[in-house]
Amino acid sequence: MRVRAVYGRRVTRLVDVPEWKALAAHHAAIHGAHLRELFAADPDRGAALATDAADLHLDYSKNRITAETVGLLVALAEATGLRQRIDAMFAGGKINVTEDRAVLHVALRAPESASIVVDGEDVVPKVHAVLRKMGGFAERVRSGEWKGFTGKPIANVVNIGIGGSDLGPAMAYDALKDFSDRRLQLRFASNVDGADIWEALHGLDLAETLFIVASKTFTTVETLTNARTAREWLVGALGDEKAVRDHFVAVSTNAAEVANFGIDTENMFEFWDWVGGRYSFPSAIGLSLMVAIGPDHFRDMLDGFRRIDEHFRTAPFDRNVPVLLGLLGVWHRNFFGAQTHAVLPYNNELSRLPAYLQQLDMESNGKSVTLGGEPVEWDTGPVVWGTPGTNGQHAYYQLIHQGTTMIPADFIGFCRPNHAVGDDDGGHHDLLMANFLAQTEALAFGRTHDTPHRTFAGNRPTNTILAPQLTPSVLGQLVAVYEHKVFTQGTIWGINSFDQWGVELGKALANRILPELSGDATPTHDSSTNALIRRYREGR
Ligand code: G6Q
Repeated sequence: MRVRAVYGRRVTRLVDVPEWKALAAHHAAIHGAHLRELFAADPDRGAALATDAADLHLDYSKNRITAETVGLLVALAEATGLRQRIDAMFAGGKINVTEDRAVLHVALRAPESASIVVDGEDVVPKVHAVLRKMGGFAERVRSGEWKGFTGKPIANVVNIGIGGSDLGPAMAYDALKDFSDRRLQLRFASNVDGADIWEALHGLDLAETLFIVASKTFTTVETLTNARTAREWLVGALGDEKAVRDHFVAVSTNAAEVANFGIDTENMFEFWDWVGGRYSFPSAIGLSLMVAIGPDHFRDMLDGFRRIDEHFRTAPFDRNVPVLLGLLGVWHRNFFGAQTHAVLPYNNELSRLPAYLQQLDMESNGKSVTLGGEPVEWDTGPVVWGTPGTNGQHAYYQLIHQGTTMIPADFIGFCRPNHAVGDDDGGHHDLLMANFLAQTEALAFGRTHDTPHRTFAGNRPTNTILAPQLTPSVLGQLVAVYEHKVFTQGTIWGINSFDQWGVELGKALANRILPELSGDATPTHDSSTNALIRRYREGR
């Protein structure tokens, strides 16, 4: 049953959709089942509830589900128009209704032969033109052809940006350091706290430092404040305003503001309003990463994204990895009431992946009105969090194992390490992966013991994502899986995953208080804020 128009208002409340009600009844019947029983009842369960997308293998058998659950969840996806919305997104439809924009991060990795038309214009040639320009620039920096003002080649690149203009390249640089040119150092400054830019520039010879100012709007106060400070220090160190031209490039949609800042728009790398900030890392926002890993590796990464885009667009929902992950998230969030979702990479290079996914998921699906503007009457996005294993095992896993809250978790691991350290029997990596496998096994099956304190009830849901090795392509695949998972969930919940009015509010709020911090005008807020402003003024 089709319950809503593709772009707009829900016709039927989600909780009244028959497929939703069927899931509620099914949940009542099976929520008490234990994974021990479910596995005992079906010796093939591990193979049956597993599937592949590109290089990623997903085992979702350690969730409290049966084949019937999957069927009912898929029926819900169909009833809520997921197929139509996927097609609309890929076709360049303006599905971001509150901003009247297309949502086309998939165009950023579309092959040159594709054609995606927005407002009468094919965007694919523009994407590839910018990619070529980025590639040429990255090669010039990497080869030493691009010189700083004093004639020195570039040894350091500092990306100045925040949120969607920082988290992607920062996460990916950590993930792909093994693929980077180690003679170049990449650093990131995002926070308006002066400590961040200070640390980012600490110890660098500014004569061999290149700044990439990454800002979609080029009006974000943190980024512009950091960029102005960097420009001041550079001009101070090199003694000439003209040095800015050789040491600053920009990534933006706003040529006028880039020129205003003093950056030659020749050295601006463009993207477009149909790329959301948190979806922008495969656009020119990835320029710093491209300089570090080189255009070929960057293209491999885009190819990884593209393989998952194709899978998401074409695979049947019951074998579609992003769709399944999204549906399982709905199962846990809406039917079991799980409030958080942990992402636990058993890979130290992915230490920033949870923070990246936190923005992707929580900024997209942290919404409480529907596309049509009515309040939602069901839970939407969970809190997303996590850190790499095995570190977390020595800290908060206690609560995942024995706490009173259900915390569904994604375990992400790799067959081969990028650093083979240790003896021929696998060394560090086998030890890491033994922990990886042992944890999901223990979470699912628990352990009985004579004393209650040592008893593990088990029955705690996990997904396992296993890939051959963390390469640029596999990183692109992983990110695309989560992008489309978030989209799947937003579609089912009937919300707009592509606006961020809460973030916009944050950008405006501080402006009112700022002048009150240095002046002696009477602050005009509530009694708590007024008192804190006065205390700050006395103490500053
Ligand atoms: C992303 C968010 C937000 C944004 C930053 C930076 O979806 O809207 O994180 O990316 O606020 O914005 P600019 O790129 O415009 O500086």
